[in-house]
Amino acid sequence: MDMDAFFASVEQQRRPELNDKPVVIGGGGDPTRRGVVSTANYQARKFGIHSAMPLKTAYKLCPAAVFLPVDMAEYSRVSHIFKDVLRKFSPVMEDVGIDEAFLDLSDIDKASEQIAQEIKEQIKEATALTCSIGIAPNKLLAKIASDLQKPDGLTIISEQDIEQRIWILPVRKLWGVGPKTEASLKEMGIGTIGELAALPIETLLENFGNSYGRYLYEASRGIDDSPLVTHWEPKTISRETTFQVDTDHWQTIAKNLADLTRETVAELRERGYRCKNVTVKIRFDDFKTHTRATTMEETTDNLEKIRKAAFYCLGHFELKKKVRLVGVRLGALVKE
Ligand code: TTP
Ligand code: MG
Repeated sequence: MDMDAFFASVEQQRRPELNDKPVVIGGGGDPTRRGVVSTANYQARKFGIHSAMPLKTAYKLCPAAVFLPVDMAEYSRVSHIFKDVLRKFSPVMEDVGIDEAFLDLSDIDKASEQIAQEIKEQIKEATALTCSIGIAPNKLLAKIASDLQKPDGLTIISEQDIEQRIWILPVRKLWGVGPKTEASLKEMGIGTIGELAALPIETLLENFGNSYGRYLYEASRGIDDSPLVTHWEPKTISRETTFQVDTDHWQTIAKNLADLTRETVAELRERGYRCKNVTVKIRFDDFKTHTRATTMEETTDNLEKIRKAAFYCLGHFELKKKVRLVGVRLGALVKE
């Protein structure tokens, strides 16, 4: 299950005056400032606007769009509401992200399509929002199916449909195939999942290594036996900030690092973890990105100690160029 144009739909739902307008959510909502598009509603997508695009580009494509800031607290509140609805249908749920989840219906004694209809109705009742659902024998296919008839979709894919409905799709639709793999495959003359499935396994292993090569071989055939992950442990907790204007002002960089450290430590504590590693990331104005890391003597959630470690890392950068972005990451986490 994946919500439709999630952040934008939440905003439109609470501001009916936005109906029928192109809406873009991102950064502080000011398209003249730095920041990227988190999402755009379907009207705005017609202008070519999409997630991760700079807000300034989005503005050029559609100056008439309504630009709004990200209100994570509100989206997260709505997210909890529809996940509570989902949990009522099956105890086995994998929480994938703020607007997405897998439900295991294999032990539920009712037709999956019927369940999906009821889920859609109840989510609509609880949030006034629409979602798209994919039903399939495994997560890989369910995810693809959920995307096939967006928005407000309900798509069922069975093993028999793989040839007709999956093989015609571009390789990017496969989970785990990003722009790099897409480009390598394109060089090999492969554009669709079907063309990928026609490659001998040896070719895939040779080009993509044993593990990823085998994954591609199986995924292109719709094979996936990965179980639902019903709870996960974070590996790291991180935050980063892009400056409005590139800066070489040490105090500005330091203040931002201190703020980011405070926020990550707050999350660390809230989630009940301690950390041992601290990494600071700096991206310079030429987009070169460097990190410096340190390991503390013992695991801790003490802000003072973690801030000290972060500033120790900061001290090991050569700050000769202007800085575009600073970030901090807490690693080697252990649960309290
Ligand atoms: P998606 O489900 O990828 O997108 P969506 O719900 O906006 O649209 P669709 O109807 O195609 O599912 O992501 C869910 C939310 O996550 C999205 O509303 C905003 C946020 N997001 C980002 O902040 N940055 C990103 O790059 C992406 C892809 C999503
Ligand atoms: Mg979505």
